[in-house]
Amino acid sequence: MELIAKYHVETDLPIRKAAEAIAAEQSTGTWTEVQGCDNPLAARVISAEGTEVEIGFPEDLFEPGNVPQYLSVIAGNLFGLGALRKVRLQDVIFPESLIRAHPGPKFGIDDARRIIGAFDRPLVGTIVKPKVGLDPKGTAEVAAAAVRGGLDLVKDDETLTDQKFCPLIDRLEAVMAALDKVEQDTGKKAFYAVNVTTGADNILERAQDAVDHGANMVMIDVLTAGFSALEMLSKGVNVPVHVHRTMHGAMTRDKGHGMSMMVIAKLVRLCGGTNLHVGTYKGKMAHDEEVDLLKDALRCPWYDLKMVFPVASGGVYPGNVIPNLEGYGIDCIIQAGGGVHGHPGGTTAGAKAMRQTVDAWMKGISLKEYAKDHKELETALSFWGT
Ligand code: RUB
Ligand code: CA
Repeated sequence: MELIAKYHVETDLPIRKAAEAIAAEQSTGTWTEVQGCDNPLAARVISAEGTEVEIGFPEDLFEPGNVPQYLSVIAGNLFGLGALRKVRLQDVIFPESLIRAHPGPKFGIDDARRIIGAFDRPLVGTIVKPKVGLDPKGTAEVAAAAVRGGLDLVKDDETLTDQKFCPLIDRLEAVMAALDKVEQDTGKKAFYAVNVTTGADNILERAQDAVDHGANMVMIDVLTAGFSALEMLSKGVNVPVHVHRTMHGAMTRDKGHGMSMMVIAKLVRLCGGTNLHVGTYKGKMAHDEEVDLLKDALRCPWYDLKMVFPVASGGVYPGNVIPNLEGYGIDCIIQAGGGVHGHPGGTTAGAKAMRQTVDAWMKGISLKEYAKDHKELETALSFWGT
């Protein structure tokens, strides 16, 4: 068996030559002939046509379970080869032996639904805003207000970790106490994804400390912290893991160079994420034409790996929720920061407007019609438009 990697390559070399250079550089070879390079670990060119190249890497090149090592092979030095103007890793098909070396998500879509008792509908989440600047008490108030409005998930911003203006454990304790109170009052359960991202020397300890202080979900910025940090969290702590992809644009945005979001999504599923940001059909971030493929990669049958929740986020508000739900279907998390907390009636009203939008879609009623007897939605639609 081999691992198949698909690349987009822009070069002045004949494409076959460029493909051979990649195969050699990333397996047994170097820039010149060296005796013995033609050994069983040599990668082979499967196809090379136009700008598209497929390389087959023998599975014995890889150390099963070692994701950083997989990346050094399939996404390593090749990006710097002077003979290639641009090269982008578009997709990767892992052999069974490598997939089976990873347990994948400890908590998948079904487990997350069970924990908060929300079935047969999209989950609705929010990012606390202002993204930084609130203290623990202020964060807890915003979180509680969102869940009172019916939201299922509250998350930290990707830039908030354990700064002195809002220490992580103080914030977590304040938020969990506030959410417990909401649950006692209303019965509504919700996740709080506390951002435990930090250096490799401390991330597991930080996450375990958070769980010991009541966290029911942890969040990681996977590209700044690393895939192996995600895998360590997923294996090491007994709560679902929300995965933010901050920095992905440095790799994914240039369609000619870098790495596709598809590769990142497959690695996140392998490394055990429960939720992953994969973009919107309508929102503020550059539109990713791959969203259709990404949601399938997270939810399709893939050996024994559990399904991952795709998260639609970035500039979402009631007026653009419907195209996102049409695109994603029921098994997604639709998430809005400004689109909740910027509501003229405040956070609880903003949260209600988001839930009403989802309810209208579930019932097949137009937003305009539903807004007639749902005033928070009415306000959101007249404030932000549709
Ligand atoms: C969105 C937000 C997130 C985006 C990032 O806030 O804080 O960081 O999800 O984008 P708001 P993506 O709802 O106020 O725009 O999810 O595409 O990675
Ligand atoms: Ca953010």
